[in-house]
Amino acid sequence: MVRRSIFSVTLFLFTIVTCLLLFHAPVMAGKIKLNYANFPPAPTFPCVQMERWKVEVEKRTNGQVQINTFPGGTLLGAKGMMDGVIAGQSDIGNICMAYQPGRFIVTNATSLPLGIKDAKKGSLALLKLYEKYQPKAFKDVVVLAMFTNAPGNVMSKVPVRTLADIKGLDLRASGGAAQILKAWGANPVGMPMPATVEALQKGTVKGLFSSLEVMKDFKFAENCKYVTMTETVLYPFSVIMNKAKWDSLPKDVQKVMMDLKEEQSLWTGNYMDEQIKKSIAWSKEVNNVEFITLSAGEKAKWAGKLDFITEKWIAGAKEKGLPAEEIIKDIIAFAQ
Ligand code: DTR
Repeated sequence: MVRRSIFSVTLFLFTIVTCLLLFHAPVMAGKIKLNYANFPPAPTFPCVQMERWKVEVEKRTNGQVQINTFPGGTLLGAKGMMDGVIAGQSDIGNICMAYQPGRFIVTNATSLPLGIKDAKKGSLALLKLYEKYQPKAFKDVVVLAMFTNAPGNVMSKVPVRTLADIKGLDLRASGGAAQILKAWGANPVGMPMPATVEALQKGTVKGLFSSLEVMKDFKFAENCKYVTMTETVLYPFSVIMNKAKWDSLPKDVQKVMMDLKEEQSLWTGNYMDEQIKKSIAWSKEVNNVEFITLSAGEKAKWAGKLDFITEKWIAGAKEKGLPAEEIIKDIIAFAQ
């Protein structure tokens, strides 16, 4: 009798546990759904890093979180990204801060000609800068990652070997990069990266100033047969989340995302640096692009034209009450 009732209890418990596993698990999986908006096309580096973040978060939360990604501006475009995320049109979004120069004064200082060598160093410097100064521009969102592209070069339809060649040339650039082009005598034309494809095809611009992975990712090498190695200017990016949505997440999910912040930023910097190497090889081999190295004398002339830019930024930032010199010193130190 006792043995029979032990058996019944065991069977009962076994049935309950099996039911829980069978029916409860799928309900738990994907319980939290988050939308993640991005502005450029899927194969470009901001979207590749987005897919990597999605995979890692889903894995590290054991499927408790499901991320739905929207590349190519299908949910929010480049310029509406920040306000769209604040308003909750998307839970998460990726912004390029250079597209709104006046809004992100502290973090956009990483766009100054400070000699940062690559995207890995740039990404770490940007993240550390953000962590130290906690700029007001981000007070309505939660930052999930920060990264930069690699130093920019001039990609053009005509060869640019001297300052005389760049004078008056219509080149696409935004934010700090536009200021640099102007200082070299070019005519900067501002527009987000995705709009550049058509502008180049139509001839509205004769080239662009950005990191070289775009030669391959956007197939610019088919139009721009020349690259002048200027190796200056980074564009800072940030992945941001709607604050109310963040507050609604369980603590363990928040922890997964925060633990991923620095790793994701560095991963993206590394990925970018590797893509540059592949893009250069592809541009040379498949598209016969000429890479122009400036002579030491010419390079010094180009660099000399940029000296005033950081000075000007310092004066403007001081007027706004920011510790401008300390910010510049920090960026240089963080990027070593
Ligand atoms: N250079 C910035 C940012 C940038 C670099 N590569 C990509 C790819 C996709 C979007 C933006 C960027 C720019 O020129 O906009």
